[in-house]
Amino acid sequence: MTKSKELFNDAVNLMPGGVNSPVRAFRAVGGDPVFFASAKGPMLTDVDGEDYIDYIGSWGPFILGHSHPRVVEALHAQLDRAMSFGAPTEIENELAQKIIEIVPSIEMVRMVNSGTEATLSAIRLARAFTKRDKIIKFEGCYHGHGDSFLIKAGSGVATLGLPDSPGVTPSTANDTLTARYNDRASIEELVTEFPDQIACIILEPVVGNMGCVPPQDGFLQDVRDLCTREGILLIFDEVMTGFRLAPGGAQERFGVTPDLTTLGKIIGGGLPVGAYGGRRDIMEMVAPAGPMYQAGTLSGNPLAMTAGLETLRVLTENPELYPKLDAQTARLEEGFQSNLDDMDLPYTINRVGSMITLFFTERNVRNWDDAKTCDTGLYGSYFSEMLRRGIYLPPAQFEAAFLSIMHDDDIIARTVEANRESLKVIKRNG
Ligand code: KE4
Repeated sequence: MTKSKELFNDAVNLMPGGVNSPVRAFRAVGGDPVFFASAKGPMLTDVDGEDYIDYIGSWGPFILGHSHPRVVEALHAQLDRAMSFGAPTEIENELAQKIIEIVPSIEMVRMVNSGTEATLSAIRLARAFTKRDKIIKFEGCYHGHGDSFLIKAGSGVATLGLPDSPGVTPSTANDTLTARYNDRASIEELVTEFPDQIACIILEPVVGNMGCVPPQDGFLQDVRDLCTREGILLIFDEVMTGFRLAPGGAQERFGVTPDLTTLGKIIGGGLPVGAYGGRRDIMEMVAPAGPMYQAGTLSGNPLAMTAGLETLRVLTENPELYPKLDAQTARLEEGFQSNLDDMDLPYTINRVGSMITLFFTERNVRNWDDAKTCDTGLYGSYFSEMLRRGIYLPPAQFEAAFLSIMHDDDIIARTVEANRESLKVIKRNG
């Protein structure tokens, strides 16, 4: 028995499903999760000493690859000074300043400890600012596990087939309206049905949580124009896309400016950080400047701030990393397409920058209705064959894969070869 298996056998008696986040449990792909021991650059090593090329990067944070030397060195230095105070520190000013410099929409920012905290704080703020109760989200988008978001959500909720989680009260669910992604008319219908009642529209400007789904031409600007017309706040949930699709995230890449932005993942450089920010007139409603309450014991934690700040410094000092990362991901996409075209398997690949998903469906994937036509069983078989060949993909069809700046030509070539061999097996097994 592998050590991973032994550890999982223990874990299932200690933590629900043996994990601390559902998607990690491999429920969607079968088999038992791999337990990891170490990581460096694009590589992971499991507790049995097996190496894998990592396409999760801790679900997005490791755009620089695991344990980038500058981040590790900065963390050691901070660790020798202090871990946490629960009081203001200079490094919080420095990271806030960096975010305000980089993200077009952010004039003021509040640090929190996760993407979920960022998004649930942002909608509370939108409701406080507009004095309206309802929110619009999109089917298949995931914004963390806040009650208001667990309505037709993506990511692990969709993966586990739990469209609406128990424990969310009908009154809460009643204030969450859902529209179809890339479908402006579906938003207009809700705005007409609930005039002057909608506080905000929150969306992933490029979806990662159905798998990667890009906004169709003009969609983001249409939503922006509708929000401006209706006095609705536009919230871009850039927890995944922030600092990944461009230094200023999707809003820089697509040139559309939201009223509020939520951030996470890369902003913490691998440690727990989230943030929300935007227009100063809105943010000054947040306590203690204003009446909307939000707080956190470890918000602005110096260690987490250090990992995030050093990560953003490396990215902004080396802007050529973005086109390079895009080009490497394009090479991966081309390699997969070449393999798949030879196989006559149903597929579509969506990619934006270094976010990519291979969907096992022949439909174009523009929204949740399209995404759910995928053959998730086939994805499970593909995942297992790739894992066997040392490639660690997201253990669920409805997730995006991520590359780092350390995924070089050799890494890409090895992945494309494993993809070819894996597809041959699943083709043969029918
Ligand atoms: P966290 O609370 O997990 O830090 O962030 C929630 C969140 C908010 N918004 C977006 C766009 C997100 O993608 C996420 C979290 N992403 C998932 C991956 N699809 C995290 C992985 C997991 O749930 O274990």
